[in-house]
Amino acid sequence: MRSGIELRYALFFKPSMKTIEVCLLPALFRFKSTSKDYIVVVIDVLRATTAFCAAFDSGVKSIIPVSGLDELLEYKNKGFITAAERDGKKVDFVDFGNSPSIFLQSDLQGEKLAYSTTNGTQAIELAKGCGNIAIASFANLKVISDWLVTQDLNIVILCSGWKNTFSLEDTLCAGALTELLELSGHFNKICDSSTASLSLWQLSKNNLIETAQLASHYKRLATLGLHADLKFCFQINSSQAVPIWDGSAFEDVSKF
Ligand code: 3SL
Repeated sequence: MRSGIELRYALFFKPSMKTIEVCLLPALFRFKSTSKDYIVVVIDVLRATTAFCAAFDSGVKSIIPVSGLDELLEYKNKGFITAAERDGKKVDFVDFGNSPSIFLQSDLQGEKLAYSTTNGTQAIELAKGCGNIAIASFANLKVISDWLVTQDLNIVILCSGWKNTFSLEDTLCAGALTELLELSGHFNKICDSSTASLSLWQLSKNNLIETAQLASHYKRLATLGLHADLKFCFQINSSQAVPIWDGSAFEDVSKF
């Protein structure tokens, strides 16, 4: 016969349930324990992870994230298509900047892309220690959530932020993903960062653009005149891409 406490525990916590945590800054990631039972979901709404999805939607075969520009130049010399920005501006020697809108206007069928950004690819670099990495944005929210539900892994959502400062748009997207994952019935959020992200999303989802416009990086990109990208990055479920790390590059497993 179960005691009252055991019964309540059984009702509220199923042992097969997986966990969701949100890491609001790359600097906090080292305090998260991640093992082979975990997957790190990297978010950089403006614009790296949205651009990842757009590049795959334009036909790219694989994406290699690269931290430094010297290394990126080596990839260019080996024949890779290259993309990079620093502080929002396209780097001079590359083929593309970091614009999802421009990726979508390009035919990149079968190309291998080497890619470096100010924050997004640096967050990915941190996540490599875990081994399992997925890429999320508002663009691929539903498909990435559906895929994660099939994986039976605990989830750490890593917000890329801006130079290790909190990012409103990444946190909103983390909350949106947390909401979908919890609705699947297979996940429990286990930290206040995930609770806060979810609350922020639920307070803001009916006026997402107005809230996003308060973000410092939104204002930074608006100053650079990147209005098409800003509009695109907050369109929900525009992409079917499911970018997953295979140990040496990201591939879009929705195409397998
Ligand atoms: O920092 C990054 O990874 C970029 O996404 C920044 S930007 O939107 O291209 O400026």
